[in-house]
Amino acid sequence: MNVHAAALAKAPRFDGRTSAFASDVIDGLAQRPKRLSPKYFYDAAGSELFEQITLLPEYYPTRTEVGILRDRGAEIAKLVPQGAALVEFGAGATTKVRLLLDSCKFGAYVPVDISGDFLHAQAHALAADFPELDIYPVTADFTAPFALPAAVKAMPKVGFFPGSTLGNFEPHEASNFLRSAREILGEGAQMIIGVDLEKDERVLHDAYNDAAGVTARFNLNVLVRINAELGGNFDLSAFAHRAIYNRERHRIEMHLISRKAQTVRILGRSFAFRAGESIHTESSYKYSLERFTALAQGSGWTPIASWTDVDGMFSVHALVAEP
Ligand code: AVI
Repeated sequence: MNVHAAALAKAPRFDGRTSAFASDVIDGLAQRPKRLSPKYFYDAAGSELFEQITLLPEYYPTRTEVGILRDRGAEIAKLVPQGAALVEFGAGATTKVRLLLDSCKFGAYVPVDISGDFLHAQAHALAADFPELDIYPVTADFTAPFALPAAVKAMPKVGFFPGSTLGNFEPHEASNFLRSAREILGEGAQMIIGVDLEKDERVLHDAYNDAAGVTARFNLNVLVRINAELGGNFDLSAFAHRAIYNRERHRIEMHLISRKAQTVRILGRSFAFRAGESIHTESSYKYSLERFTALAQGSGWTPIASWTDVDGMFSVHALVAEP
């Protein structure tokens, strides 16, 4: 048994999650324009839909990043200190971390995610294939400060934040995350981070408006969740998925557009929608290499290497937290 359950048992419980969801939904729908946080996409159904998105022919980020991590594994291994603890911020499918674990010699793996059950399942799946690796799952919101397990404190640290999840943060949130990660990992730590790049707008449009309608179901799932968990009465057929590229802000925006004038009730409150009114559900920022470098430098990290695919669609960066 190399999954250290003690780290899970000691992790705090998040009893306030449903009420945080409720107050964020009430606050977000009271705003003009209405908005909902993308973090609420990821219940079990939303996470499954996201896995389906990663396999879509139009959705290039996942397969492109996997290709970079596979092709550049030997170069990444040369930069990373042997015996380091690999700390993954958020734990999704294990495909990407498996590539790093195959190419580099890590002393421990610390996956961090708010969903303890999911984390535990992933950790055990990985343990079966990497029997020599010590795994210390930590149940925590990785956007806020959390403590690393005592067993890895003395090891060099390497953060891992793939998938361009950074792009779902507003720029000030992205900077706060990078600063917080530096604080958690400590001076001298490294970070391997995946960042989606600016590109032809049609490619972006198609990636977020796929022909099979999976992204639309993913977007609408947040309304399904509000109905199920907060007793909402959203009529899903009365909202349409729309993803548009906002050129000035370098981001794909996902919206749910009300197809008609209507009133929705959630937790005893009424929310009126005009025909055509939007709920802004997600921004996915796309960076140039220069803008990402400036963001990293302004947040306490020094870029030491970066890799892209031959078409310049996606980037992976190695950063170091210099004293
Ligand atoms: C998780 N995140 C990086 C995805 C993205 O591309 O922004 C979420 C997503 N939204 C629509 N499709 C995928």
